[in-house]
Amino acid sequence: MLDLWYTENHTDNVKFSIKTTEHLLTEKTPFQQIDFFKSEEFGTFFTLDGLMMVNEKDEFVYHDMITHVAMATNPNIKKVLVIGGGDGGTVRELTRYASLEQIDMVEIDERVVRLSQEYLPITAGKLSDPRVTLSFEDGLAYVKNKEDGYYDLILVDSTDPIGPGEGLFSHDFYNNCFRVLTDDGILINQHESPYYPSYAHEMKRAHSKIKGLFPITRVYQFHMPTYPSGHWLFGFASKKFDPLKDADLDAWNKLGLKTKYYNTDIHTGAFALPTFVKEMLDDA
Ligand code: AAT
Repeated sequence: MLDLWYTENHTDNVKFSIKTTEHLLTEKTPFQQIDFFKSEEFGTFFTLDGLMMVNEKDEFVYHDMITHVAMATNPNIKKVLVIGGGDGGTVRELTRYASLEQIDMVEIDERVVRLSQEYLPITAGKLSDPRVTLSFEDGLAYVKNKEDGYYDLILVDSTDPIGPGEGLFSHDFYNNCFRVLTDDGILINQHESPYYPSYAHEMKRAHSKIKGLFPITRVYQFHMPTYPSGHWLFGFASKKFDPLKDADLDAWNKLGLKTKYYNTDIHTGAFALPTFVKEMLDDA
């Protein structure tokens, strides 16, 4: 039988390949190119414009880390906005908190949602939770038009800053996020990777913009085997809460949520950054 390999350029000099068993679908939307594949090693996965977004094997790492760090820092969060995240994994983790009242998700490309519902039901299965409202529009325009002080938490679950995700790394966007957050508000953003220079450049740019807007800004790391270099970051920015000093980790443990990556040791440890990353952020 013919071997079919999915290959992605992680840099001009490095390629990453996964042996696939089926190319389930290829579709061009007004926003991007979507491909769904099946594989032995990573299960079903999809790519946007030739970059891995979600696969069944490591999505738990990303979705645990984008959600639980903020939720453990402020247990009184009631209203959340997710920007991007069409696969539904971030919403799935949020719906596990009975305390949440409203989860709004704004995804630019409805096809990502519909195809994830069809091919990745474990990831997308909680988009039907009654607390969830889906809007299909550009997250940049959504926050621009939203009233002041509305959300307790914004999770930016976006693609990289090339293509439709570009605006979600802009100063204007972060500024509007600050404005639509309550005085207790927290912003978590997809913060790229410190390892390969092209990604590190975007990481520094994002950090310097956010640092100029929020009084508290931190960066935390996690291990994503299928993203370039495997070393990935989220940004934590807030008006009031420090994720290390203010998180009530015992209270989070008492909730009894079963997670596969996040735990309260990881909560603290994820903020301990390697020296080269600290130096890049200091200098951003
Ligand atoms: N849960 C991990 C999956 C993603 S996909 C990111 C989503 O952001 C995509 O569905 C894309 O359509 C959506 N998106 C991109 N731009 C916008 C925008 N301007 N407004 C709203 N949604 C948008 C994240 C993967 C991270 C990959 C890191 N290499």
